[in-house]
Amino acid sequence: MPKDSGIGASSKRREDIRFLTGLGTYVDDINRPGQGYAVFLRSQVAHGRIVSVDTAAAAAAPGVVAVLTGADVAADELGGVPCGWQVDSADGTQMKEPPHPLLAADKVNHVGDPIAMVVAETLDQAKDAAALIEVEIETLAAVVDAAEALADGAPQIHDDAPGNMVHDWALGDADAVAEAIAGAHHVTRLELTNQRLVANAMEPRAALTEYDAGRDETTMWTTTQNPHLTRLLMAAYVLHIPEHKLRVIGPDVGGGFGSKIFHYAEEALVTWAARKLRRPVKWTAERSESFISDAQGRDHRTVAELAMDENGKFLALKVDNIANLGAYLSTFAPGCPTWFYGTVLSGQYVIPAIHVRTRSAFTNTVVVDAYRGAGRPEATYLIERLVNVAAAEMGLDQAELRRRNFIQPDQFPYETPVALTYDTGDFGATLDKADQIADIAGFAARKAEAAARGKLRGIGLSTYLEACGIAPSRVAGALGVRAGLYDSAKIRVTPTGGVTVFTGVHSHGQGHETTFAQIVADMLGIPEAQVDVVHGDTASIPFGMGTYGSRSLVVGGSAIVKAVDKIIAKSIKIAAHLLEASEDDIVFENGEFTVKGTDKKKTFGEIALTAYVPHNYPIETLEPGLEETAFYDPLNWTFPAGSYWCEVEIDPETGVVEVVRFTAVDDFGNVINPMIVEGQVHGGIAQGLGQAMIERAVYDGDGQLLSGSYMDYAMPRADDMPNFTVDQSCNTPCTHNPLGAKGCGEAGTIGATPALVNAVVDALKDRGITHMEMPLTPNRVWAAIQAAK
Ligand code: MCN
Repeated sequence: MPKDSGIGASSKRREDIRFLTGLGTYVDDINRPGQGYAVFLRSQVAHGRIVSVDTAAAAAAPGVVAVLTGADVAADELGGVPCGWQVDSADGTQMKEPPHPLLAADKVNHVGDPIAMVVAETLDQAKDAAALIEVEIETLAAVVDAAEALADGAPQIHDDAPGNMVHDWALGDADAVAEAIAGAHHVTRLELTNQRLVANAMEPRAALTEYDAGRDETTMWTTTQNPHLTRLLMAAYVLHIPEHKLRVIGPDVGGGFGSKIFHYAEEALVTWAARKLRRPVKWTAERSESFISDAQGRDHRTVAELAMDENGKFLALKVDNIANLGAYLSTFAPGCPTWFYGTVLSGQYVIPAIHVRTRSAFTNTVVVDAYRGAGRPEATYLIERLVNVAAAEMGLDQAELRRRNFIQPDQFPYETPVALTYDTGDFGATLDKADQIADIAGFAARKAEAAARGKLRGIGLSTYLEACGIAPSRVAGALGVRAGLYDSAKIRVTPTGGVTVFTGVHSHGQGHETTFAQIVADMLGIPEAQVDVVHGDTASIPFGMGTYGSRSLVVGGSAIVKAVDKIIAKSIKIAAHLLEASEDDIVFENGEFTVKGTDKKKTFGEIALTAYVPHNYPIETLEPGLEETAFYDPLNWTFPAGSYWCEVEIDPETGVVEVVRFTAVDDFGNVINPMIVEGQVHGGIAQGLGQAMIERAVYDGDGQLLSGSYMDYAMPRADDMPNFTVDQSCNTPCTHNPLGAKGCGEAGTIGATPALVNAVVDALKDRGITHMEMPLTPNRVWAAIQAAK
């Protein structure tokens, strides 16, 4: 019987009441008295030296309050945009980390680089004035492709990053891999591109800051996934103001997908201006502005070799990767193509030796950073394509080759050659289940039936594994993360038994307000409606690290469990006192504290009331109140995994690919809310299929983003998607967090992309096609079919 509340129940998302009835409060919904409107003048060229910026006409324009430039930023001695992750080269050379000015003063390095900020009484006045700023730029040759940026003679972007190299990083045993490749029965080689994507959250970025001079207090509302980190970076590294005098609020946020993790220049500039001008300043990005100022995703070019013995057993994997990080280092950028990428290259397989090298490059493009999956989709796409090409070359079925190489249940905990120790999983069982749901046995008949209609039918498998929430903090530190990766929770019980959960993570669509209440209600034996969840305001929540990397449940949720444990422990003390029993004799069950073996009991409500009305309380040994805080530093990453089958039909006359079936069997360990998890998988798959089918950020040779609007950048729509069949019956609980849960927020994106490409290539294999680059647009597929004729 499915549960109707608490852990394991598909409780309806309580936040949807406000989201679906227009009652949400997003940054742009917030207005402060006397606010000015900020508009940024951005570079129209990708690379150039700023000769002059003339703001006179703009400053004199109607309604203008201020025009601020890089010279003003320098005069106020503000810091640049900081990077939060230092990933050095394999030879020990320190990562190149050139300055990232808030406003470009000497050079512009990508189209969209902000040069000046206008603040005016109205938005239109600010826009009109920005158009009056005269900027003279001596244009320099631009480079947009990472491999070209690393080549001899490429335009040099930063003086202190020779050859545009960020780092030349490596992981694994190069000698063991070379030896295994030399002695292998067969080596499959694949070269592929993981194209650049634009994040495209529903709500564009926005920031509004108000300064209270009387109290010297600054409040910023911003579209952030992690308010505390933004506050820390902005206060300590950029504006040099006391962190505790700055309040950062991430109210309702309309999606982020990674792009709102980072601290952006606009947040600091708006805050700086509000303090300088002594009036609130508000900025909301336009969509076309988001295309050239939000961090973008992916952009890898990779060559890989997979060595096998005569039975198809994997012997070694060699990966040589080039990553494009754009014009500057965004907050987590250096970690994405390195530690988030290299560490998952073992996938679900026993691969005795792995070596990965990543060279990351600066280019004259918008910055690239974590985008749903962050490194893990790129790694998974590579392995899962490579395995399919290998299966074709070895004359083996795609599922059979995987089965021969799966890590077996009795091999856990399993240490990979790329630094991770997986705790649990049952990859064979997951694939068996997926085979059954996807009706693999019936595929041949469906293919024949499609062929009779003139359609090419193909089926593609992806058996992905991801790693969520780098852990523990000491490991994150050793990998160069300039932060800890724990999280926090505070539980406040009111005298009438209401419970408020203050969490250090941030929900921007993931349903935390519902699932976190389920956990607490379950543990305390009270109705879910009695529990409220607060997130996103540094003034009320304990210091937390925010939401990304599918960490909120496994790290933030575990902190909640710890805090509730403390509430229960204190409640037991109170109950023992009230019931005149020993603490050891108190049993807590279903919201009641009972003296073992008797019918003497107190309810949770009675305990709460006593905690705040402590008459007859042993004050020497018991504090009044019922409020506890906990921090949780995870012991290990969690390792969700799954088997995805994608079935497609291609119209050879038009190249149109239709996804006709999609089966996802995922292992997320224990699940708090199956419906929310299913929703996360749906959204994730749609994003993964979007990359595989239609999405691509395209720059021309001069660094202009050609796909800079929805006329040119294709987002997947509902009618591009089939019905997904999602299954969660093969869960193996995580062994090292108190919930036994694994993250689910990125899985669909990671697993779906290779499944679709494998399906398309499978449909075209009879025509001799062995690989195709994404996105598999009708044009590309049609051209490939024509070329193969
Ligand atoms: N959950 C559960 N049982 C599990 C795992 C998760 O019930 N075993 C629930 C959680 O309690 C939570 C939700 O599923 O309500 C997602 O949990 P989790 O996997 O911890 O992921 P996060 O909450 O940390 O969300 C981050 C993840 C990432 S990294 C991206 S990117 C992403 C995503 O979530 N961005 C999103 N999903 C998104 N969904 C929306 N609507 N908008 C985004 O921007």
